Amino acid sequence: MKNAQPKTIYLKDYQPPNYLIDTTELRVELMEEGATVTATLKMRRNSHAGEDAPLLLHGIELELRELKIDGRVLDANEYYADAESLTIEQVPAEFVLESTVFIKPQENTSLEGLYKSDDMFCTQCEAEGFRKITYYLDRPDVMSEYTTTVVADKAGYPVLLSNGNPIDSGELDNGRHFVTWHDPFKKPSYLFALVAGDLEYIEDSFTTMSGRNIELRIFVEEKDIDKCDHAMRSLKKSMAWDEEVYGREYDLDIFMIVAVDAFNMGAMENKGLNIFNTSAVLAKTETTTDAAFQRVEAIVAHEYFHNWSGNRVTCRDWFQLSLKEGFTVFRDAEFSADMGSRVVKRVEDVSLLRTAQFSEDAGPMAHPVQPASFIEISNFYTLTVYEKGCEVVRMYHTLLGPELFREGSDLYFDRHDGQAATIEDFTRCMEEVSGRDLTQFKRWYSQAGTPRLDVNGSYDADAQTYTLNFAQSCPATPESAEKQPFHIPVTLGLVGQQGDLPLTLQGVEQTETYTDMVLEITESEQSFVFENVTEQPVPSLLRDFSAPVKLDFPYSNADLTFLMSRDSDGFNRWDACQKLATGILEGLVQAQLDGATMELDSSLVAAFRTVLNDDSLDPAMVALMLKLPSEAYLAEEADVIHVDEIHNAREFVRDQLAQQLKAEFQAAYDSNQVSEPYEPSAAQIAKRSLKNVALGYLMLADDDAISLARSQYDNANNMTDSAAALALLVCSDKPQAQHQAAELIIAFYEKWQQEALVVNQWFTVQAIAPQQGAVERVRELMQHPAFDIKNPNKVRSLIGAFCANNHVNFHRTDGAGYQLLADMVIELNTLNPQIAARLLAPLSKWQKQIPQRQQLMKEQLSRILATEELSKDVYEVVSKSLK
Ligand code: B3K
Ligand code: ZN
Repeated sequence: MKNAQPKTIYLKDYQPPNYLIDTTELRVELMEEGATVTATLKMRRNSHAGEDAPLLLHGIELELRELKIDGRVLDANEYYADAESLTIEQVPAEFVLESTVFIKPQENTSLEGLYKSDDMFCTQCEAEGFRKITYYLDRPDVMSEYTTTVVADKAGYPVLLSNGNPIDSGELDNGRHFVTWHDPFKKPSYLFALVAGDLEYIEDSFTTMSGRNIELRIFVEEKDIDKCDHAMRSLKKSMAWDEEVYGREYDLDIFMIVAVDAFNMGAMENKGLNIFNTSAVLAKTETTTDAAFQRVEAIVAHEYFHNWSGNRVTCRDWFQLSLKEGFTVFRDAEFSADMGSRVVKRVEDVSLLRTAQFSEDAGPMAHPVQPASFIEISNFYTLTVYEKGCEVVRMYHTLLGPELFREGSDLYFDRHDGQAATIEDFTRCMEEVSGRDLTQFKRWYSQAGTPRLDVNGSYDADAQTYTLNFAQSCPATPESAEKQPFHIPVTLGLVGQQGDLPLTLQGVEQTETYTDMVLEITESEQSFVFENVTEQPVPSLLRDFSAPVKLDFPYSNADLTFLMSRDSDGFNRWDACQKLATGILEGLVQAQLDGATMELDSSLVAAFRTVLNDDSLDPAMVALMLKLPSEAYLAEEADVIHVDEIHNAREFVRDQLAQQLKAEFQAAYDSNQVSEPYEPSAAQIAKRSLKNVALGYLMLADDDAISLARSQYDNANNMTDSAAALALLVCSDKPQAQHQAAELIIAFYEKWQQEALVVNQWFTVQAIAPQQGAVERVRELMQHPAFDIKNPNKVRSLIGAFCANNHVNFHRTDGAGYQLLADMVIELNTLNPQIAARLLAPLSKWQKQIPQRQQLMKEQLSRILATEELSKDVYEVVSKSLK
């Protein structure tokens, strides 16, 4: 890297702003060659700042046309501009600053600031994109009241949107028109949004709990107008849920969602004008899988919930990001749990956490939920801030109970409404309502790494006591080697032959008998004794995954099989199955390393048979239990990652299970057909998921299932079933399946080439097929006319999917997979740094690979580091991973 080393920003250096912006008036003139932005800011000096405090405004890639203070044009020597800011040495205590800049949205491929997605102008300002639109105090603790006038050619851009309510509109010369929007709620610049395009919309309304009527609109390109109903239903459900569960009502008169195709992430919660990736809003039976339907519902809810947790109460600075994101993920997770199956949702979330967040927490970019420093804030929209942050909020809920938690959230919303708050403010509310000192608990925010809990238990038959001993530890992470003990809530039960045993904890006065209780682990080592335990129990620990830790207990396979059928906690039944399969798979990896032949432990076959025959189980849970732990999870669990051995062990077990349980899988396939018209309901989704997992096993068991998959593909009336059949055929090694797959790959594209989101699935299915030659196949697909490196959905569905889900090919020992990724990162570094840095993650995690792979990965990282004009985003990830 040739340019100067980027600066690190520290939480400890936070200073309140020297100036404030009371009102912001924007006039944005959109033209085909660029846009002119005039900003009129009513500003004043902050009370703590001295008279000589210079005014420093953020601004990137802005061509300054004019700058005025109180109507007077400033001379060039009265201000100073560099690549990232504009400084005016002397300003009055109160003044109006007016700037006019010219920008080029058409050339903005970073998709940050104002840019064009297809023929539409749109914005993405979080975290620091507003400074690419105008000179501003682009920091979340500067909150202002916005009035925005958007001006554009009427024929090309009939729809002009911004935050708040429309207050004026009209025709102008030369076929141009304007609309003025006013947002009465003060907001930070990152929540600003603007859209201009030729869009259609669907409309509905919602009556709030106080009887106000809210207009709801979803704007899309005309071709997608038939794919908005699910999002609209999801929005209305979210609005009702937030009133019911949190007492939170929507505030503006109108709520709008706009779908754009080129978008860096899922969606953005701009005040009153959410902007969504098309993949997070569009859905219809023929083109959308069950998983995608559920994702739409969850993201619509997430963005809507931000209106309170994020917008009405925002963040003081970006180190507080988890204040809005962790809390909002918790809110959307609870919403999804209430809309569908609670335990299924929990299993899905914990799987993601344990696979991807734990791996982040153990990798070179590990950081606390509240990071202490960053180079580029965009790199910190992470699983740690979002998902682990959610787990931290969930632990408050567990420790306080639902009523006190609700009191705490009410206090937080009421006390901090209209403010830019901190994580400390949130925890203080929880402390106040509960009367508890949560000082130690707050270490969850400041210490990175996944804590380990080593537990053992002993039963004393004579004394009828059962003792549990806990020892906690946490591995070193980049920010600190030594960790203080965490405050860990462990929900548990003791399971006896007839089910949960009553719990009597020694030394604690209990007025009621429980079969479930929360132990609070606060010390490095701690023991608990249960009395009146009439039989040797099997402990069910960390029920519902009550804390984001790695728990180890010396369970035998028999204990796990027992918990799988007897535990009253649905999550732990699934987890027992995972633990059983993980242990067996790890043994098979070791067998290969030892040169021994692989043999499948019969307990897994027996356990799977029991699960398949248990009619009392939700088919969705059966499907989840029958899915073996993923290669990514097994890699995360391993001290040294043996990529091929993990893959082979998994394939071997799948094959064995398929042979030995063929009849059961066939029965599951047959009995989970859905004859009713498609709907993305929990009940139907459950059946389809089990049916398709069963089909996967049947494909391994015998060749007849190839025609079964083919006929499922041909006859499917929904994308879930056709995509599942396609993926199974494409990923199968059997020549006959490959033959079918080759034909279907062509047919599928021909049928769906006009549907961008379906084409993404087409890229993904080819990217993840484990057969040899995947690197070459992916390179070839990058030349396909439907691939577009400037569109993040395309990059994610081809390159992202390949690196994350095709381990044997990505980690090829000739380094071709690493080279492919590095090539992409280098190309994207200039086009779209955020996406480049995100894509890079799998390459940065070389530490647990075998030496040969480590070497190859580091070579590619060094190649990236040597690239000229490396963005801050990529520099931060590469340099930290090479440290
Ligand atoms: N708040 C946005 C994320 C913005 C990411 C900026 N790099 C979406 C969300 O979490 O709701
Ligand atoms: Zn969010």
